[in-house]
Amino acid sequence: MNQPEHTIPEPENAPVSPAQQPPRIRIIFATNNAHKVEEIQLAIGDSLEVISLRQAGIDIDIPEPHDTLEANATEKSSTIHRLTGENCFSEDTGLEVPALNGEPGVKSARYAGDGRSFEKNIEKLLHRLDDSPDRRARFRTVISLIWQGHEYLFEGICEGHILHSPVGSHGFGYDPVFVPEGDTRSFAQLSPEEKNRYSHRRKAADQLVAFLLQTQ
Ligand code: ITT
Repeated sequence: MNQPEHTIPEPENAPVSPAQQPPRIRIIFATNNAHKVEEIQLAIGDSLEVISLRQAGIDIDIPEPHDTLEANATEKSSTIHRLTGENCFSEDTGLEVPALNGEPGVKSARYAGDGRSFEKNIEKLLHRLDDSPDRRARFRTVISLIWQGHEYLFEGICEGHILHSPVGSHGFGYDPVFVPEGDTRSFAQLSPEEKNRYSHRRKAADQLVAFLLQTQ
């Protein structure tokens, strides 16, 4: 007889073998910014398989013509969804400075012109702020997810303040002049793991992951 007469019940907390685990969710991240891909991957861990545009073989400059982060994020995700038909997400991030009426905001990438130079953007920001005693600022990230044909938005905010001059060499963009609330160092002085603890992008990514895992 080939069949065992008794089957031994699995203990309740038996580890799930890889063959029993649901397949990892595969999703395209609609960005051309390699820093964002690294940060999102760190925030998400290996719960999702994130495919960058480059890995998906897509080489286009996605337009960002709108005057809100939400509308630009939607533009980027829907452009890639139209091209691939696949589930995808994008994000748009802005640095919002109350003393500058919310600038650079949605213009953060091109604040000092189309060259998209991080140094020139910082120079312009510091010049505009001058000696203003109000140095408050916040990063705001909006993620637009297109999942099975429907769009979902998630937001992450990191409050902080702007220094008088740049310091540190990690990260990208405005990191050398931004100090997150709860720390005394600029984002550019923090390791990727430390930035991740405070980061706007991580907070938005946490919601994206929670949403996707509960759809499984
Ligand atoms: P994609 O549109 O391809 O995703 P992008 O660089 O154009 O990439 P955004 O339109 O969101 O991205 O531009 C936001 C700009 O804000 C970005 O170029 C940086 O200068 C700045 N920025 C965004 N996230 C940042 C962060 O975590 N730290 C510092 N600066 C950041």
